[in-house]
Amino acid sequence: MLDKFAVARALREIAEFLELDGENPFKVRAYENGARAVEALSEDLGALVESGRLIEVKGIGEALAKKIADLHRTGTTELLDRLRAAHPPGTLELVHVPDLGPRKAAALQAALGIRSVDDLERACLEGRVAGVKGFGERTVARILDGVRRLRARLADRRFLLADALEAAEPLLAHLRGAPGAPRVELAGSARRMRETVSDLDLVAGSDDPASLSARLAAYPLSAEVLARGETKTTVRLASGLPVDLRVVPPGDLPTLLHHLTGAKAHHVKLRAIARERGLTLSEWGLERLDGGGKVPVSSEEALYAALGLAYVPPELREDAGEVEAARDGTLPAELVRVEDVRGLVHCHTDWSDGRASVEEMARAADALGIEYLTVTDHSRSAAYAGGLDVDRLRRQWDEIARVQERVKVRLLRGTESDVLEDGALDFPDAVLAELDVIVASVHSRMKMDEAQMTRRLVRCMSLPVFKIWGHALGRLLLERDPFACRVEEVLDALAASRGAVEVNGDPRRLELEPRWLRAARARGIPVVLSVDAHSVRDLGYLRWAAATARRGWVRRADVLNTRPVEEFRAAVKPAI
Ligand code: DGT
Ligand code: CA
Ligand code: CA
Ligand code: ZN
Repeated sequence: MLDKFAVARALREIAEFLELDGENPFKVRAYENGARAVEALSEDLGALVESGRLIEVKGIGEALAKKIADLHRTGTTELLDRLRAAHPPGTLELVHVPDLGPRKAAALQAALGIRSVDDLERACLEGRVAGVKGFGERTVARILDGVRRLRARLADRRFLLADALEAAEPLLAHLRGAPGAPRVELAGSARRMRETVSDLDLVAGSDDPASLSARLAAYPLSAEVLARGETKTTVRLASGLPVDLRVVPPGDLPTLLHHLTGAKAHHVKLRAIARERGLTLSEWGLERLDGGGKVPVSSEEALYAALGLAYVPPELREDAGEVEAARDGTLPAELVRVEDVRGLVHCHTDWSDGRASVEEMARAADALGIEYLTVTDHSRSAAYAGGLDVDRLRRQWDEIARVQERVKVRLLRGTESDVLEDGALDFPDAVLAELDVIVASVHSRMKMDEAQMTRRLVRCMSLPVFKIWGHALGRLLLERDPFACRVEEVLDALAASRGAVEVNGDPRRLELEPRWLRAARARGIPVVLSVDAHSVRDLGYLRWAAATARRGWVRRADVLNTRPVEEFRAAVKPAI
């Protein structure tokens, strides 16, 4: 019997085989989505299978439900058996080597029985590959280079914060379930809510490190144990994400948690402050320099206090002025929290490229207890996303009015208007004036040079209507760099006109990024936390928007959608 994690792993294996065999990408995606859906189940998989309710889960259709049931009950399913039989062992690992390709991998599997990247490297170095028909010295050198690149890529690989934290939460629960209920905490860049992370750094306080590390190795999603020592274990999860676990006696946990949270540059500053006070700070804790021994530290708060500093929340520990502010008592009070937000801003529906209807989005907002929601579908120029012209926009208002009668959440009429090439918005002024909210975003011609792009945005942000600058520089983390633009000039224009900046909570976007948020706040520009939701599920992106805003030192009072609906409406109303 497979648990949900093992079932998800099997579904991913199927997806990889199908992709390798050149199958229809939609089919491949269906298995990948199915794997995610199974992993995310909150209800017991066995119960869902037995009661035949798997197909009620979003992302799981009838065919997939049958395979999941097979996998759960028997450990395999006919399709997976067939795919495994059709490919020699090790195929999936070998095809990840750059330039090796399925054909060469198959030839080496047949000739030398190679089943893993380690096998492949050994065979190359021992000269066995060069003897196989079709493999010369140059090919062998290329393969070895490919193995090196694969390893480097694995080592340098970064992961989206949202993916990392979604992996961390069930893993933490698993480890905290160990006998004696040890305290286990997340540290590292994921605790600081950096937009991407290289690994999960976990710390635990326990007098039995061996059993905790065994528990990590036995976690169903641990695909590989990379290192195992007395107090430190490293595994790689099935998703490729590495996890470091350090175990110390419970009394040492606060200082180790603090040490492993970083960032390194923050610690360098703290160590200097410690020395001024006759102390030394390291991963082993706080000690007196005069040989007086360890200073007991019961919490991170106590550690900062011992250094004469105000407590610095993890999101701020980047050596961006926070240590000086903690000493001078000028850290921002009341950083915004996700609970402070009363309205979901920047939501798409099936009128453009969203997946849910206005009513479905509204009902989801009601379920979350949210006070208001802005419907901001794309404008006409975003034709690829089904953008609305004036006519359809007006018809959408009728639907919004009809839905409003059936829901509690207050629905506001908005647009995510394209910023056109010349910096204009995508609707006539008279139509803009009838809206509650305008998000203004660049979706096209992102390769303009810096001067042109700056001019375009300065023009748009200077328009005499209130606008929220949407996903500012169009970056897609790990995929697309921000476009070229002199951000400070655009912020100057926004400060001189009426407008706000958005913190976009889509885990691939997360902009404005913290340094630009601070630049915006220094100019007094208000902030909006937005979800950029294209489905009901995406309403949860608020969490990532709040984290990013905190990293940018944004306080509750700076955020327009922490205000009650009428105040928010008055603040963002396009026309005066
Ligand atoms: P990442 O993993 O690249 O997303 O970023 P971090 O910050 O999680 O870096 P990582 O995993 O290498 O190390 C975790 C924490 O451990 C880091 O935030 C601070 C601490 N640390 C690591 N190496 C050093 C070091 O050489 N000196 C000091 N003081 N601290 C270190
Ligand atoms: Ca890390
Ligand atoms: Ca690490
Ligand atoms: Zn957009």
